[in-house]
Amino acid sequence: MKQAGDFKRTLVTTALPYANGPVHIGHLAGVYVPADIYVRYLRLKKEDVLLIGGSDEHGVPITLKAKNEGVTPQDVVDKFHGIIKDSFENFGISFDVYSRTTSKTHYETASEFFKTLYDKGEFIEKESEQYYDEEARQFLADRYITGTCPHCKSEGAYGDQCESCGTSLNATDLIDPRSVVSGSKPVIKTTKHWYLPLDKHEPFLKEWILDGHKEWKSNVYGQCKSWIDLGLQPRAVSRDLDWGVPVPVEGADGKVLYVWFDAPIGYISATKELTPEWEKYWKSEDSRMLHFIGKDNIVFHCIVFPSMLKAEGSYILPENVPANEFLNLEGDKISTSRNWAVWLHEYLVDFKDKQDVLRYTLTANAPETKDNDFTWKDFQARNNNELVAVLGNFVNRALVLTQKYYDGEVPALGELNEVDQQTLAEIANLKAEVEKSLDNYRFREALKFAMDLARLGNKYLADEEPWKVVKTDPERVKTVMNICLQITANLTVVLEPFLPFSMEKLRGFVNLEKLEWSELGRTDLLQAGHKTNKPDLLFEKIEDKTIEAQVQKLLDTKKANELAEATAKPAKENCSFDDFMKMDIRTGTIVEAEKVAKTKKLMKLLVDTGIDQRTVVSGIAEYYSPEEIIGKQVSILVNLEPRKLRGIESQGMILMAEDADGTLKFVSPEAEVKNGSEVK
Ligand code: B3M
Ligand code: ZN
Repeated sequence: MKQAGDFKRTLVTTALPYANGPVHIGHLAGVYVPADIYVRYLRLKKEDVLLIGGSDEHGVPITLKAKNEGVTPQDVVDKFHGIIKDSFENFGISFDVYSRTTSKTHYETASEFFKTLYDKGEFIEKESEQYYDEEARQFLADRYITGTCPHCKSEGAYGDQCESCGTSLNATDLIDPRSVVSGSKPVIKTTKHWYLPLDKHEPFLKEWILDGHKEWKSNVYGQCKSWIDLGLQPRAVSRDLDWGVPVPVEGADGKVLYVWFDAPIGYISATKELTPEWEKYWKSEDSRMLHFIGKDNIVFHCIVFPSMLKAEGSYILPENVPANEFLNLEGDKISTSRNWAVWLHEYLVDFKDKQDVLRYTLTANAPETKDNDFTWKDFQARNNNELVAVLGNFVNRALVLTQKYYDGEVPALGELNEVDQQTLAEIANLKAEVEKSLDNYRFREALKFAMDLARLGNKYLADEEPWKVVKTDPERVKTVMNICLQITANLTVVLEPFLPFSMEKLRGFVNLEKLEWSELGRTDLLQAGHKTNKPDLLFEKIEDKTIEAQVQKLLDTKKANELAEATAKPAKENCSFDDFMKMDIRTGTIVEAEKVAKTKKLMKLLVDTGIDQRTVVSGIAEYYSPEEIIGKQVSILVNLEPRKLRGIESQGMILMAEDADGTLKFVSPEAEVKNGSEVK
């Protein structure tokens, strides 16, 4: 196995988020903050490193969103690419390039890649049976088919997965399948696709991952192992769809590259856009590639993409894939469709200039080895008890006392006692500890070690009490303050990857340039006589009411979701026109109304149907009083078999619309019509 030192440069890629919604804290915690920390660390070490990102702008969900909103897929991705890019920039994710998979370079790169594999005979061509919508005249991607789940029987399951019970499905498993495009019943038709024979690459994958990369995080290694142990199958790399990179071979009209085939190639395209030297990063053995991703992307980055790269033949493979688990929000899975998320662009409105507080919380609580939970209470506590009380408090006291005693000038170090020596030794030890954690992608541990330096400073100050000693032994205080200032200078280096905004501020207070990582641990970073500036507060306390407002926002979302779920029942099974025509619905006027004794809901009505006057019992008593509905024109199903309710024969049914909260409203003609008019 190669060591980090064997490489001359590092290429860090971050999962390309789908451009069909904004990004949230889950994205940040799982992928972008850790990648950014790592890259900032390498940059401080003066290593040659690139941070690559971009938006994933293909795939069926984007076309569905466009369809729902009556716009083009390009409109959808243009909008969200902009929002996502801004969010990353605002949070200091220091991409060298942030591209998109609808770029011209990407279309060319992905096409060429496919073509190379095609020409080398690396694909197998297979005909398969697939659902086809005869009305819309198109093949239906799995997401374009809904029906009843064969497992849990809930309606509205998709052709690839039931979101109620989570089972992954084949479209042909669905009971009573429907096309999302036209609503019609799809038919089975044969279609041709290209497949990447993963089974053929299995021996290589076994050797490369299972024998060669035992050092990968156990969650990543474990997932790879179980995929490989299950036995790999050929995977289709094309789809019948009109949104994506067209399959660049003859006879492939109406077919595009599968989104998971083109998206990882997006890393290559983005690098190409960034630098003419892109091949140096992608094709030389002394380059190291790392993929930062979430756990749902492991199979694509560890098995599918490497197989593609291997088949192509001229590219390097990833050296490591430090994938994270998931971040939940207040105990529930983050969900874009249910709006259960903290959106980055919204956070910045509510917490202006507090990017680092979120970066800090998400790192301190990163889902590195298991799923973790983000709560607003924890966010507040991390800010108030750690950033304010430990870090902010320490540097503020160090700088304020320096102003007070020495007009901002760093005092000279005097004679050192044992505590001083021990403290200085601890500063010097820090570097190795933090490095070890960072080199192993253990960012929360690295952050904890870095914060230990501020804790050390706080303890040293509290023990030495310069504000007391200054009255009796002012010479001694110079030494204490010098050491505090050396700690502060070290903090600007060690915390820079984690808290870039605050460290820039802090460097301003200390009047210090950005230092290199190699200088970390030195206890002479500030010379005697160096002039520091008047400090401002680095962090401020977050009040309860601010947190309560965020919690309330989530409670409101929960409520809205519950209402929406209550309304949006999926459509029932189709009925024939003849079935519909069997129902005889007429307009009628309520002429008498009285509550049915000893019931809460029932009302006995006398309705003039134009044909006759008849009694109908209706469950509307909770929503209307008898007085207010007499004279009201309504719709009534007149040929419903009579049935007895509480001993009263009901001859028909009044049509009511049920609102989201369960209340009932009459379905009435928009203007008065003759009683007995047919409703059809
Ligand atoms: N867009 C899936 C996701 O956002 C996918 C990642 C592509 S990385 C090449 O989770
Ligand atoms: Zn199900």
